Amino acid sequence: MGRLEELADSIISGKADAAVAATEGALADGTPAAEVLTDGLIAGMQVVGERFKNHEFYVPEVLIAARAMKMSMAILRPQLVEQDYEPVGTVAIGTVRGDLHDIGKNLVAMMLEGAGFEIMDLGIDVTPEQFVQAVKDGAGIIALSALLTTTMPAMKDTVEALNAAGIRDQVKVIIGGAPVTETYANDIGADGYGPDAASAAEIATELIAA
Ligand code: B1M
Repeated sequence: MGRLEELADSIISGKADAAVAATEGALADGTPAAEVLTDGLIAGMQVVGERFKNHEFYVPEVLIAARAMKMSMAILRPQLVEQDYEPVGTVAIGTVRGDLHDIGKNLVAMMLEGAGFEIMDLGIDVTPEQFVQAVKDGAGIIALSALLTTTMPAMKDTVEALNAAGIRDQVKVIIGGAPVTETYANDIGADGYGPDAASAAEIATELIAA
């Protein structure tokens, strides 16, 4: 098995030590950091996402895979910066105003990172104004999570705040969370809806390529 295949496998099985060793090994072999990222980390996280969507993996498996990914990323990041690697895009993610649930939001952030995006994690209880600022700071996508029916309207307020700031056309908006539906996403003028973390990463990838 090649190093990158080994790396992808270690990510899928959540073996952080093996993932770190494979990352270091691939770099020592002279493999460019971008290739280690794409064919090792991203390839592995893609399988994790598919298995999660198909209910073959549950939240704990995704979390340990993401931990392995993050540890490998820590080794790769300085090399990527040195080699002027451009991330696929920048996503500002947050749980909307009034909402403190962050487990799903964190999973979405991990899958997005696993898909090659740079993440600006704005945390929980994020106001529309903070999302507007993130777009001004360079986010090309904003990703909104809500777990409460009472906080879903903050998603609409965020889209409206982007319109009011005159920057709606500079950014794609994706939304999700247990009470959120595709119909709601269409109603408020979002660009995409993800029923789960893996779908959110897929949609973000499609939107950035469009
Ligand atoms: Co809260 N809570 N909670 N809670 N809580 C729910 C959501 C609830 C359904 C429980 C219930 O009543 N059955 C209910 C909401 C009812 C409703 O409005 N429909 C509820 C309530 C009422 C409350 C409080 C109001 C309770 C109270 O104080 N009276 C309060 C509100 C606090 C606030 O936010 N202001 C509250 C508080 C809390 C805790 C702090 C105790 C804790 C949160 C801890 C934390 O997140 N750090 C908590 C928890 C843990 C839950 C449950 C049990 C689990 C949520 C979770 O993490 N699920 C939840 C009941 C349940 O779902 N069984 C409940 C696992 C997670 C992986 O799934 O977040 O759905 P989820 O994310 C998924 C998808 O939704 C999607 O991808 C993820 C992975 O596939 N997704 C996206 C999420 N964001 C996305 C964004 C995308 C795309 C996909 O694009 C950007």
